[in-house]
Amino acid sequence: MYTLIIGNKNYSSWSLRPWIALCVAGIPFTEQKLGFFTEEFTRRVGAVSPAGLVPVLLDGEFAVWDTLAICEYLAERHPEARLWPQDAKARARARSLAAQMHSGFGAMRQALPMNVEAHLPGIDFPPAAQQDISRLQAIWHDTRAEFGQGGPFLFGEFTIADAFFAPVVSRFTTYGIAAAGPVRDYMDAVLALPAMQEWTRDALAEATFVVEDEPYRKQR
Ligand SMILES: N[C@@H](CCC(=O)N[C@@H](CS)C(=O)NCC(=O)O)C(=O)O
Repeated sequence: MYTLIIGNKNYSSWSLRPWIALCVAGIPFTEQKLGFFTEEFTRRVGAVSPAGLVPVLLDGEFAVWDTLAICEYLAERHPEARLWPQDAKARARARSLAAQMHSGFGAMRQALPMNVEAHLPGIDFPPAAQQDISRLQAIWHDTRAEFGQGGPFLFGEFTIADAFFAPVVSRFTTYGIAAAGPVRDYMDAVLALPAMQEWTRDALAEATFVVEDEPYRKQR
């Protein structure tokens, strides 16, 4: 049985990625949620991962850390879950996109932090973040057009690439980023996933974690 150590669901975009992959694939796991900025977080995460960050997957006592490594481990261990596309070129493209998301879009990540419970439309983002937003939307549009036959996700069926973009869909929803056509349809497909809805419900129930003078909270 796996244990996935995660952070606050309202904020932890990295935690959402393997969590949603596990849920959509129907792989049983236990969730262990640790509040950020707590002594317990530092102690328990530090005990299993030299990175000191969430998420961490425990397979028994064996720890795998960093989202991409966790998702690759799950895909290897559960080939029947088809967490990567079956076709070699589609799989390579899905890996390129997950890797690009993993290492890139820094301006977007900084300007639009995940904050599930907030509703913050109308912010004037810096040009670099705006560029990232457009690039992400173009990726979704073009990947759906090239590989999306056979289902509502980037490669038809849900894959790790969708897991990597799920927090971006959440961010674009929080910040009211305009979306139309295939991009809107893709976002709606991700938001309609029962697992995404469960994550959102759990995040909203975390009101106790929210720091009272957090600027986003004031703007609501
Ligand atoms: N590259 C890492 C990033 C993980 C990461 O930044 N996690 C954040 C939460 S979303 C964290 O643990 N922050 C706690 C801290 O910085 O102390 C991954 O892919 O897992």
